[in-house]
Amino acid sequence: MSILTEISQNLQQGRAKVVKELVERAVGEGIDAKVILEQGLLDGMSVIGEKFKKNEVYVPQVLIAARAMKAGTEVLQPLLASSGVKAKGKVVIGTVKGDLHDIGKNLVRMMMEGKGLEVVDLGVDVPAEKFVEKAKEIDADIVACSALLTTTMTEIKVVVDEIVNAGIRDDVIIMVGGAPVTDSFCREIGADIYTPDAATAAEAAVEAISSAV
Ligand code: B1M
Repeated sequence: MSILTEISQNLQQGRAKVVKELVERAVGEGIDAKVILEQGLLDGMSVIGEKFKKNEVYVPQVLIAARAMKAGTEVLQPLLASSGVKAKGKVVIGTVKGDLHDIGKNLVRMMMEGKGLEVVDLGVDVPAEKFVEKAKEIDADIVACSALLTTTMTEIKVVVDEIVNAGIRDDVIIMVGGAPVTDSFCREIGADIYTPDAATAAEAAVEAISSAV
């Protein structure tokens, strides 16, 4: 069995300590961090996601798998984060109100930090006012909202409205993402940039900030 398959399988079983060790071993063997993330950790999480959908596993198993995912991504963080050119800019990121999913959002944060952006992570279940308050406080260039549920993606529109009402719409770029979010939804709610994954989000953030200067 390849080490990437071992990582995926142990993640599915929620063995955080083993996942951490296997990821460290894979890094030591010279396997690219992105490959470990995609073919090991995310592969395992997507199997769990499918089983969750079919009621073959339940919330507790998903939670322990998520903990194993976190243990693995923490090992990868410095490697995913290290990239050549350092950009300047400030980002406020969070998962919207009512939503507790943070694995994707954390990856976006890591990748953005890797590009040299200063990222303030508000965590999960973040009310719209909090995004605005923090954006004003740090004079953010970007407000980035993540949503994983069809029932919470509409909260992103609340954030957009709150930004408009606060009079800072022209000062911030609004980025959106998460599994149910699409480019057309982004345009429909008046946000600026939709990206499907963390790496693209980080690249788009840097590009948007440099073209806004
Ligand atoms: Co939840 N859950 N969950 N869950 N969960 C999903 C999302 C679901 C699709 C599972 C399913 O049915 N197949 C489903 C949503 C259905 C829907 O709305 N369409 C679902 C459900 C229903 C629920 C509950 C309602 C279950 C219940 O209680 N009955 C409940 C809701 C709780 C709440 O939030 N209020 C719930 C709870 C949970 C746990 C807490 C157990 C756990 C979260 C733990 C955690 O995050 N710390 C969990 C998990 C882990 C999942 C699955 C299995 C995995 C999500 C994940 O982390 N994926 C998920 C099924 C699935 O996705 N296959 C599921 C890996 C992650 C890297 O991907 O977050 O999509 P993702 O991020 C991607 C992109 O989307 C993008 O970048 C990342 C990749 O590079 N991205 C951005 C994300 N944010 C971005 C922002 C950007 C740009 C890109 O710019 C700002």
